[in-house]
Amino acid sequence: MEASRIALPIGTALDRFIKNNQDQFQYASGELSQLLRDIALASKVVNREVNKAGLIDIMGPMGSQNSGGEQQQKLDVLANIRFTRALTKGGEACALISEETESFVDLNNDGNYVIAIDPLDGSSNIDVNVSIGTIFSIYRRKSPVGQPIQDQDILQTGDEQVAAGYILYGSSTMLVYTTGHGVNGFTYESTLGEYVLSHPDMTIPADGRIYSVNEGLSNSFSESVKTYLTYCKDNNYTARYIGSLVADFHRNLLKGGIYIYPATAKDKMGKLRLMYECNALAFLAEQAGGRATDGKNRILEIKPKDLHQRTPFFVGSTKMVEKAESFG
Ligand code: P6P
Repeated sequence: MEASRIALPIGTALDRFIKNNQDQFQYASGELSQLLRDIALASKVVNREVNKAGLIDIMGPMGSQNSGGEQQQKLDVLANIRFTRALTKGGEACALISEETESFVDLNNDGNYVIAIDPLDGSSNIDVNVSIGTIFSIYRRKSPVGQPIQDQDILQTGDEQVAAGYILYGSSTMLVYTTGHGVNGFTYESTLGEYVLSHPDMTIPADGRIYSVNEGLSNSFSESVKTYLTYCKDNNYTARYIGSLVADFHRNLLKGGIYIYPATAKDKMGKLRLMYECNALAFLAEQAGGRATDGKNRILEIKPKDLHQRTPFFVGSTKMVEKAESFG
């Protein structure tokens, strides 16, 4: 894990930060700048809509379902439209994989990048004013520019990500990303309309005492997961579960902790999606010095077979994830 070499002051704007660290992005920095600008722009619009959700008719269910059969909230669909539109206009992305669409979306055959995104994760929390988030992964296409998109472009392993991040729409709105040289956090300064550097070189504590899991499902967990949860309680750990993956992940990144969504009786591969939830957070976790597995294997080595495939997810402080694995 290599931290960004050029120490920039708190308050540095996102664009300036990318330009000052351009040699750390293996491709043309202008392309990454444009991609992150597209994502940041869409997130500012989503942020505005999330913040006024209670005032205008964009809360509640759409009455439709997403690829996984989950109820789509109105803001889910709006967010998906915003990110799709911003990435289309930006021109750098050739394809988009989204939780909200069954197959990938062709954007621009001349684009060099494939984006995988959960436009609005935790949307069941929208109506109760709890933090929600956007999760994104950025891959370099493998097929020649100008050619139709192929499976090899879409079904890439997490280790092939060139960048990844999330936006957390919380008490403040933050964009946290990595290009493989450490993790940096930017807070949205609405009076400027800019994301500014607030959390340089983020690292997750090697150990922690916070565990995040939906204990209501614990009767259907494996014996090894049940044993680990007993270990947490016997050691007086703190349980914190927001029910919004980005919010739980972000707290654990700052304070140390583990988030677990294991296999359950209902979901034999767990609930979370490899391509647009787990890969991005696994990349960030490892870049911040943490660990991310399916309870045994590194998330970033899982070879995807389907855009919407699920995986059990153990992510957070290395010593906590290793301890959870040791009961396996
Ligand atoms: P459960 C939200 O739907 C989500 O994908 C994550 O953000 C969150 O951590 C998890 O599902 C919550 O799932 O089954 O505990 O309600």
